[in-house]
Amino acid sequence: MKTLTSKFWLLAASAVAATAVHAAPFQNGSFEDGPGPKKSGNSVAWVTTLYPGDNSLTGWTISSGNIDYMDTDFWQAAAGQRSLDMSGTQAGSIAQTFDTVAGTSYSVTFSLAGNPDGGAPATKSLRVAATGGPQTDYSVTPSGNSTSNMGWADQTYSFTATGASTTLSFTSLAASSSGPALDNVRVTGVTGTPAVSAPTLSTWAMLGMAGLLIALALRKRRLTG
Ligand SMILES: [Ca+2]
Ligand SMILES: [Ca+2]
Repeated sequence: MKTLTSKFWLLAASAVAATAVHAAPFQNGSFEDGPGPKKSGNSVAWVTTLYPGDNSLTGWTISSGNIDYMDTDFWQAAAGQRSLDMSGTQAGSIAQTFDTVAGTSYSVTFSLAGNPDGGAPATKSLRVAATGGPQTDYSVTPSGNSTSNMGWADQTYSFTATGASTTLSFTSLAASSSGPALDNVRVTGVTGTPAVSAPTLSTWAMLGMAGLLIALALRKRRLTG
C-alpha cells in the first residue's frame, strides 16, 4: 500500500511536469503531419478536400469554406510531400493558435504559388492575419506554371504578439476551385529563434510543484524502503 502511495506521488509529479512542459509551439507548417491526402474517387490524383471540423491537418483548423490537401503526386510541394490549394471547391481558410510572448515580434515566412489549372481568377490572392497584427494580402499569377513547375516563392508576414498565444490565419480570396497554393510556413521570433514561448510564471510554479512532489515521493520511498 505504501509502495502504491509512493507510485501515486511519482505519477502525480510526472503528470504535473508533463503539463508544465507541454506547451503549444507552432507546428506542422509544412503540412506533413497527419494522415495525409487520400486518393480521390477513381482519380489517380492524391488530393483530399478538407472541411471545417476535419482534423487531418495536425495543429491546424479549417476555419471556413474548404481547402484541397495535395500530395506531391498531384503537384510539386515547396517542401516535403504535401501542400495546400487554399480554395478547395470554394475559398477556404485555415488557422493555428500557438504560444507567443506578448510584445515580441515574429516573422512568418511561407511559400506561395497558385493552382496552375488555368481556372479563374487568373491572379490568386491569399490573406494572412494574426491576433493583433495587420491583415496583409499576397497575390500570385501562375501563368506559365504547371503541376511540376509550381513557381513557389517565399513571402514574409510580420506581427507583434499581444498575448501568450496568437492565432495565425491564411484565407483564400479566390472564390473558385482554383486558389493560391500554400506550403512551408515558418514562424520565428525577431532574434531568429523558433517561436517557443519562454516559461511563464505559472510554468515555473508547476515545475516547482513537480519538484516538490518528486522530493516527497523520494522521501516516502526512503522512509518505506
Ligand atoms: Ca509541405
Ligand atoms: Ca481546388
